Amino acid sequence: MIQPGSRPVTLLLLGHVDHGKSTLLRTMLGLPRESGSIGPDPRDLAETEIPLGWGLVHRRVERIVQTARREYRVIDCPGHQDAVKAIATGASRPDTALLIVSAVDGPLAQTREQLLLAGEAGIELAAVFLSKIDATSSVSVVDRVEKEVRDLLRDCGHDGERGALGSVPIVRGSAMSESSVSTLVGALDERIPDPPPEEGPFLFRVDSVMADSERGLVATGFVLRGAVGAGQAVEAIGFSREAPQAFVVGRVESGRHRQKRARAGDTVDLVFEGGAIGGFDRGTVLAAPNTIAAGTRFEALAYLRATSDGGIDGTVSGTWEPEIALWGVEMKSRVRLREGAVATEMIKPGAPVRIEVELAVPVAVERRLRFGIKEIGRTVGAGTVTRVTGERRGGS
Ligand SMILES: Nc1nc2c(ncn2[C@@H]2O[C@H](COP(=O)(O)OP(=O)(O)OP(=O)(O)O)[C@@H](O)[C@H]2O)c(=O)[nH]1
Ligand SMILES: [Mg+2]
Repeated sequence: MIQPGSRPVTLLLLGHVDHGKSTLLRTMLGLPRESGSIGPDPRDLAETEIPLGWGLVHRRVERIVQTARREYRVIDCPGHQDAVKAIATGASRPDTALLIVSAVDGPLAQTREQLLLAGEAGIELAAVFLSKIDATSSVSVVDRVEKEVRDLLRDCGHDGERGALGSVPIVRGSAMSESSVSTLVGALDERIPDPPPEEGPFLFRVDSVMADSERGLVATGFVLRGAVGAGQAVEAIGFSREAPQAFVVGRVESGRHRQKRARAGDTVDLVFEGGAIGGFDRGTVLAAPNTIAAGTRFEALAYLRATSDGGIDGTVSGTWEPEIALWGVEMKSRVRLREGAVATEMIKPGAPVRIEVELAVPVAVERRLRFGIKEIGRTVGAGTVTRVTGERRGGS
């Protein structure tokens, strides 16, 4: 039974080129549905270009697969570069991932790179599908490949010991066979918990602030998660502020009409009476108390667009000083390359990089926060925070 109020699980398909990701998705879409509804033609997996923010795009196929238990928003990237871009920039925010490994070829270099990046980005594996079993010569070959996969999962921190989901099931089959894909889908249904319908504590991005003599201080912005209503206590975090400042929301308005509540996805005015004047500006976030803190230093994964695609010209070694675009403002930073299994000696366009960022001013930062990287006003990359480091003020 699909639980009322639950949202779809976003499932990212990972795997080396040609190992069967798209074939698997096609078979998933063609599975008989309990509800009897008929979706778009499952043979058509046309790619679309999805904006990543800051003028960047990536290519992907996104389809809803309905199973006995729930809906999955399945994301299939055409090829390795787009998969890596999706992970490093935090695009589409997958809840979990499914790794596809061809039983004929076994895990390859791209399998490892994607697993390492996904692990750093906090994306846990839900299962592994060993595809192309129908094209293998013997069971012992498949047993050996399965062992290689287990070893690789352990090496890359996906053995399930640290995660919330437990050990990772490996399902063998053919991506073209309905029966093996049904078994896989059953394993996903069983292993993945229903995601919570409400997505976390209140967080609001302030886009503009206006002092109005009649209404008070009006902060116009976007509710990123949670909900807010009049009388609720919030904290203003960052931009340039070290310590959080507490306020009480006087009114929630939309087009000058009073609203009871605003929730994730709403653009609204939050009105503060009197005391808030001069309290905050664009670049600040308003949040439920003690849920996010201001900081200046973090580690991140980033993807730098290729030079031919408007990225930086050449490589950077040592320290780089691009602008970081966050919460609608741009600030100076110092960026250094971080040691890591995939890291190269240089910051290189057209590739994922592990970096350490130091901002010139404190802003609200948290794990999985997305940001743009700019140089002389042009976006050259995007990234996601993997770990907040350094001293933090306020929040958790
Ligand atoms: N025999 C057999 N062939 C398969 C299986 N899965 C995929 N193939 C074939 O392998 C080739 C590649 O499959 P795709 O599904 O396009 O692979 P992909 O992972 O989406 O590849 P990229 O999008 O390029 O990364 C196609 O010719 C498929 O028909 C399988 O389980 N058994
Ligand atoms: Mg494909």
